[in-house]
Amino acid sequence: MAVHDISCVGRCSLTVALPIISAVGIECSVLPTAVLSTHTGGFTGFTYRDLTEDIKPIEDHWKSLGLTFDGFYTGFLGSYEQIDLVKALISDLSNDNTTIYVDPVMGDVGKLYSIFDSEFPKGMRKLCEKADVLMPNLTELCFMLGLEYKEGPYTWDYIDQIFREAEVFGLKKIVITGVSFEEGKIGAVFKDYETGATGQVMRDAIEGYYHGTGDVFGSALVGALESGISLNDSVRIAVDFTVGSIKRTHESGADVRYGVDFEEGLGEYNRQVRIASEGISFEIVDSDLQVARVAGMAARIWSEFWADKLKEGQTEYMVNKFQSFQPIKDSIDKGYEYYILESGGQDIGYTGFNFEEDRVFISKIYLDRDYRGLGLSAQILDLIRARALSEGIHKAYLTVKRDNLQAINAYKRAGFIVSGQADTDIGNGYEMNDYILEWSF
Ligand code: PXL
Repeated sequence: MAVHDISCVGRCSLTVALPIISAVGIECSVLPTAVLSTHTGGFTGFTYRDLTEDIKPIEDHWKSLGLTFDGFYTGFLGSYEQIDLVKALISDLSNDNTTIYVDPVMGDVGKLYSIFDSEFPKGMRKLCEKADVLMPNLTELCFMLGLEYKEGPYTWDYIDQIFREAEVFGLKKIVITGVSFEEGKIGAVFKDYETGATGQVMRDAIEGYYHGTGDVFGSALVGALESGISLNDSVRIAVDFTVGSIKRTHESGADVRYGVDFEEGLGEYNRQVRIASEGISFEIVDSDLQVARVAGMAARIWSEFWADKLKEGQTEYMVNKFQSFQPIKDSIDKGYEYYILESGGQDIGYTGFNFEEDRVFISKIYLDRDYRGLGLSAQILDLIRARALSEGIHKAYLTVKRDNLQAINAYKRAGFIVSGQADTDIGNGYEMNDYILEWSF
């Protein structure tokens, strides 16, 4: 249940919460607390129809239907009175499994939004005391805790002190947005009060002030946490979704009053949430049908990945020679192991490797474009290492094209070291110029 105003134009509050939470397959009911022609940030002359009087009758109707909600997500609330009504509504319509998410929207960069008076944070504080998950910025926290607002960059000690001050809310989790530890970087910090775990997700700052990003972040966080994902992964996914939306808006030069372009990122957000909540599965390839599925992926992924990196005709030549049905089947007959990677019932990539005397040769690790950069290669390497260890093998190696810096750096981060290079004539006038990378475990 998302409880916010609906600002008809200028993406924020309900027009953001509904599509984002729905995008991960969660039913999102709404309680509009006011209807505005636009939000209040940067527009003048907007209409404002207050719906405070409707809240109680709406609640009574839901009660008569016996409804309860598994989650509440509150954001911008227009008045003291609304805070009290929303608090009562949450109490009356919760069940044993309800999670209460509160974004105490009140201000930013040390100032309350102009429509709120200095008493408002006291009312909001009472709502925050009901929250399981609080997602304020530092301005809002300082106003509610009676602390002086300081401008960043901050130190971790300062943030840790804020986490301790926020214990008075009796929260399970807190995620503080808009935190910076160094010039040019900004992100979110979080603490799980039940486990004591803390963390941060920082990204390059993008110049400018973008409206509605708190709601984009909050909605993405609610969608991820409600999908059962860890706090750490949920914050990372929500930060990346928000940063992506800001980047697109910045690059397009759009008027920032209309909010950020989050729509384009919904597919990626859904994939990330699905992978983090369901994981990926591996299927060993031992039938002709599975070999055909690998060959299909090879044709699809190789043509896309190598298109502008190999010589004219080379991709087709190599797929035919090494990664079409018969060569894959022959290599499996000779002892290679191939695995298909799946997510949400879809084939998203594959890997192939071969046991040599005292080491594993990793022949292939390929992922569909949409699934790169999500940390999946670490899971593939985990599988290969586990298979190797089960055979008593503690080393692996692979070859990478010498100008494929992205892959080389990723393998280095995973613990591989460059041990040599290989130039191989693969026929038809084509040569492979590779580094050899080794991995010990
Ligand atoms: O959460 C942002 C927001 C929501 N609703 C209204 C607003 C704003 C920010 O300015 O004006 C009406």
